[in-house]
Amino acid sequence: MKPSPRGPLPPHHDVRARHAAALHRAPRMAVLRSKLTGEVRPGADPHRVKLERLVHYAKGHARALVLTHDNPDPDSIASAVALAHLLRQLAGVEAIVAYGGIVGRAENRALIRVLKLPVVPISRVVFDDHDLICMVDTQPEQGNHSLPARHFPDVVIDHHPERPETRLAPIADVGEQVGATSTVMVEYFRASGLPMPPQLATALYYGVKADTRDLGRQTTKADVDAYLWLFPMVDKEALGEIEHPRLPLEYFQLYHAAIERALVYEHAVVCDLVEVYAPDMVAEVAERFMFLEDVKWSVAFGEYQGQLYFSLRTSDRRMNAGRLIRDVIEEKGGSAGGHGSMAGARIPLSGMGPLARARFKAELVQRFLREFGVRARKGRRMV
Ligand SMILES: [Mn+2]
Repeated sequence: MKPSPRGPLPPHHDVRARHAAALHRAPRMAVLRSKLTGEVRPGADPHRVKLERLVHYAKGHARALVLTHDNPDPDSIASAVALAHLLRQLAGVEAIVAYGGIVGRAENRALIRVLKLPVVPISRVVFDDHDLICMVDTQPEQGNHSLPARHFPDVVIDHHPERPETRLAPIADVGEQVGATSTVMVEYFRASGLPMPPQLATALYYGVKADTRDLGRQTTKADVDAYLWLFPMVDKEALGEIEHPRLPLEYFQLYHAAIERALVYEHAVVCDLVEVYAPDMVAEVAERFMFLEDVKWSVAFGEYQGQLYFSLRTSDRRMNAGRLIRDVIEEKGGSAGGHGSMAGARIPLSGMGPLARARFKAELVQRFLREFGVRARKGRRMV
């Protein structure tokens, strides 16, 4: 195997030193989306400009790694596969897509299986074999990805609010409010003029659809445009299989337990799932309980492999779920992210016995209830 042009990094490379070096890397090619309009000469297509910069940067590299966030959702998977395709076709680099955690939800497993998407678990990746590291649908500081701290991505494409460190990436396309990273990838694709393979169209379409909940949540004109542009190319039969998959027995067992354990406090539902068979079931349950009449807040949490996963949903437009969950979780040593109406977090539970865990969870629930403005001391059972 050829050594990567930049060579492997020393094993205990100081991250801060590397970031400082990145700051002085010249010329800095960051394409911060929110600032893009100012940089582009009048009349130039801004998407075309972004694409050209990405391709120009990628060209001197040999092997790209495109990383999703952990326990990837459809938006993350579709965006990563699309970026890898663009890098192969336009920059001539080899590109693989990898994810940390597991693909849990049946829909997400079906997405990969039905469309035969080439994605691999991160355990199969040797980071030093890659000289171009890309990250989609998350950012270095977000904490929900498996890029080791001694590496920093070259390319970051994400629709979540911009984190300061992301500016250190040579190519960063972040900061504009769009409903899905898949929408951003569709813009690159359209600018490229490349033919869109049906599997990719289907994946990106489902990415936009899932993140915006059928264009009904945090949707912009760009999301609608991407959705409509993709629609004629979508493999409808495959999409049907993805959206309505067979479910494992554990799914029904978990839902049964969730309904029994959920507590309703005024306008909030709190559900301690104890343990989950896949981390993204926490989000699925939080989302589902938002459907209960009069509920404005829904929080669900459960353990998976020594970590406590949280998911938060709100319909209160004055509140920001992403900010709230970061305030609550980051002071407890966890990592969190999200936006206006939906957010997630995880906290390592290592070293905590059963009693300490119970106390820790009770404390977090009280903290969330205070943030929700709930005065009731006791919750009502759903059933
Ligand atoms: Mn997304």
